[in-house]
Amino acid sequence: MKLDDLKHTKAKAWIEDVIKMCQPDDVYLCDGSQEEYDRLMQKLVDAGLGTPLKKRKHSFLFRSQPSDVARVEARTFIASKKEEDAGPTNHWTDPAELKKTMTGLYTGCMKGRTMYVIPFSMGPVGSDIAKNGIEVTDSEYVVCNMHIMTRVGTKVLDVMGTDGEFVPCLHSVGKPLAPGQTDEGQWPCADMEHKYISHFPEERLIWSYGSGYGGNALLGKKCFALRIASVLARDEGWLSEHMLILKITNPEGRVKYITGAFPSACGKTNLAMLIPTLPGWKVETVGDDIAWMKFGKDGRLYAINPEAGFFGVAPGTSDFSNKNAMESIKENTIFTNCGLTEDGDIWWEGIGYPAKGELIDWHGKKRPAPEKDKSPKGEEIAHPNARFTAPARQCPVIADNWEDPQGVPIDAFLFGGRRPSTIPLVHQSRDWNHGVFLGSIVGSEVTAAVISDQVGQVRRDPFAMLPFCGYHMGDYFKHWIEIGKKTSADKLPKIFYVNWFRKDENDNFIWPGYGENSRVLAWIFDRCDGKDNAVDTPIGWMPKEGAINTDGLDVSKEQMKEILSVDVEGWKKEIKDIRENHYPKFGKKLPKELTEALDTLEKRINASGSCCCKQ
Ligand code: SAT
Ligand code: MN
Repeated sequence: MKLDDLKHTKAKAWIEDVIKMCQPDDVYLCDGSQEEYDRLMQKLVDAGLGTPLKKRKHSFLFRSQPSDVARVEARTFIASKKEEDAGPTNHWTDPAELKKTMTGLYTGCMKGRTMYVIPFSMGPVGSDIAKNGIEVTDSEYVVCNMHIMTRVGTKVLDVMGTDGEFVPCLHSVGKPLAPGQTDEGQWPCADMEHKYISHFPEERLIWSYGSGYGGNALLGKKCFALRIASVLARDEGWLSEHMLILKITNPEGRVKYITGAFPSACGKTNLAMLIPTLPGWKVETVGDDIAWMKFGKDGRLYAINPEAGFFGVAPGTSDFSNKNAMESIKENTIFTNCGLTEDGDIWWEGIGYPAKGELIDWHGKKRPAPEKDKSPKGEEIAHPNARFTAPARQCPVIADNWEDPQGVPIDAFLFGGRRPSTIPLVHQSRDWNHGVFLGSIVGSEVTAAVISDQVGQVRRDPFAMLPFCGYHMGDYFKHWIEIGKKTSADKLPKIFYVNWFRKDENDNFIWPGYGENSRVLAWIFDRCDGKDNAVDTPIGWMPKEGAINTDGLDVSKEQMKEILSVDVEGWKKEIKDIRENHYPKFGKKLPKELTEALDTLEKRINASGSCCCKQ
């Protein structure tokens, strides 16, 4: 397609300005076709950037530069007009200055390259909850990934018409080519100090420069669907959240929908695709990373998955940890920074089987296969943040209505993190504001493997949105409180805090997790179904004794008691940490409802004495 085919006046004007600034050799408007994907992928293979995988149909492996392996939070900016609006958890920078610096970088940055114009929809095309964007990029890798992760092409332009809304997303790898110069098989990107992942919330504009990787470059994902969308959601009265969406069906055939927010490395994708161990229960996937939720006419919240694919962490994914993910990546998948086997397949640490012979690691170096499926830290065959990009429709348990433009009605929200102590397996908030409180205190305990001076401390990641909220987090909490006032309490999703990661005194996990988490989901389901299966405790509602089905489970009665009781001393420390270290960060913007929830919790905990409230 040619640029002249673009009928949207504002989009055309914006793109013409970008062309003047970036000075590409060529401009190409993406139509989203398979032919287009195949042609651009071939270009990447011919350039020595992508390797076709003999063992996986229509799948390719890419290796990035070592400096370009993950999102770069230190180079991610929220350039709101006022610093205060970005809040204490974002990097703020003055928008005018940032634009000046970046315009300097963008000037001539696409020389020697083709500029691709990608019209895309986040969410089913034309859905009332979906939104359009146009990403301009000089990376074929980005175009191919966007084909999988979003809905791309002509159909989106049709919906946009001549004046429909869209979010402009500008991206360049920041590596112009001199006449005759090529990438010589090297992943193009800029040095770290020249990378910028910038958001202009008032203008709903994204400018990204210097990185070709994941959330830095696939601008529909974290940049648009979370950082900019969170601002839109605040202004328009809906929710843009870092949440999986799952559909759960009980043995009687009744269905509920649950969304869940967890910080990274807590098994969100695994939970979204869980295979229940409880007989008769079924879990299906609607989304694994992001949920956009709007109120329907009936006053309930309806969620769509704005994405069309999975951009999942490869290491640790196996038939044991996530069989459905393994099935999803059998073909038509892009792998980035995984190992390559002699017979032309990918390999990573934790894939569940040892590799044979020699491998090529993510640096492109030949290496003997490790003896087991692990490698010492820093010497991995696959980078720990190696990724697969796979179409969601390839997931064997994708829900048949995952693309319903109306979304799915949400019954429950889950919050969770890695908490070796204190937080029980599951508890439910007393009401909406108490649930918002639970979301606001989400965190994961830092283990010895991470940063030594923080071991044992909780690193808070409210709503798992810390790196993804496009405005002041105190205002974000306030927005959640306001959402709770928009409909009657019975129509709001119930809110639960789960913790699969409790440990015993020998540092072993008490709860087996994975498919066994279906036992907790079943309790939550029944709770939403009005079953009398809970008791009131100082921290909220918890399962009645025996209400969590433990048939065939290798966890003793005492252990169940341990993970399902209120740890009074632990909660006292928790409350102190929230009051002294966590909440003060938000200053005046911390909603009074959250301080009230903390005060109530403290009163109830103190009133319960030092007993352990074991049932
Ligand atoms: O790189 S992404 O932002 O897409 C993935 C992640 O960091 O969660
Ligand atoms: Mn994520």
